[in-house]
Amino acid sequence: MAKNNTPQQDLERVMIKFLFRGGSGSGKTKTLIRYAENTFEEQDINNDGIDFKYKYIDDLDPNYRLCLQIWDKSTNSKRFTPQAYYRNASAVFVFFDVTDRQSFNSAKEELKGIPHTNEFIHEVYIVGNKIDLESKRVISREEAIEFAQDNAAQYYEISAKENINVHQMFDEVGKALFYKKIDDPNFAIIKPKPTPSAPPPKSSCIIQ
Ligand SMILES: Nc1nc2c(ncn2[C@@H]2O[C@H](COP(=O)(O)OP(=O)(O)OP(=O)(O)O)[C@@H](O)[C@H]2O)c(=O)[nH]1
Ligand SMILES: [Mg+2]
Repeated sequence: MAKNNTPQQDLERVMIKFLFRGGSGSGKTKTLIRYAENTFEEQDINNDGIDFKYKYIDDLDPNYRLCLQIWDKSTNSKRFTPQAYYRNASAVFVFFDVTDRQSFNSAKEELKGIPHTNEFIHEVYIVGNKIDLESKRVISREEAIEFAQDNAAQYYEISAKENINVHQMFDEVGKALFYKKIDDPNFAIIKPKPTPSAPPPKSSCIIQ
């Protein structure tokens, strides 16, 4: 129950779109499933190259419910133009595998390809995955932090497999962006208030 006693499902939803980029095999799909469903299965999943999932965070505000829409595009997928993939995204998470230097190099290349224009305004986060494989690590935390700092990005280390830091990372970024959005003076003006005769569809989120 939200603070003003409004049932959570009746709160207005504020959508924040996250995108995944990064090297093939860095663990994007497994991280998405870990966060959205809290599971990790060893067998590989064929998600046809692109997938998205919703995750809700309640009790942040008496009036609004955070709805994270998280997009995962396989590195090798040619579906969706970059313009379509990046549109309306608030944050891009660039993944690499801490046991694979090639994957780190791919993340560097991916970072260069992120569009930064007035139409595409994103925060960028670098994510080193598979820290459960510490004995096989080839990218040190220090090297990754330096790379992130050089690109004005924040760095997170996670393990989708062992469920280390995955929920903390997305919850932290999601909450920060949520408060930034609802504290924006333009927010209430842009956002259409639902009327009793025309409630917003339950399956959708408000896109700002
Ligand atoms: N040890 C370990 N293995 C992981 C972890 N995350 C993913 N993997 C494994 O790494 C492989 C690739 O994971 P995916 O999630 O499919 O990687 P991806 O980034 O989605 O790859 P593409 O879709 O090809 O771009 C799979 O065999 C996973 O089981 C992790 O945290 N630790
Ligand atoms: Mg994948």
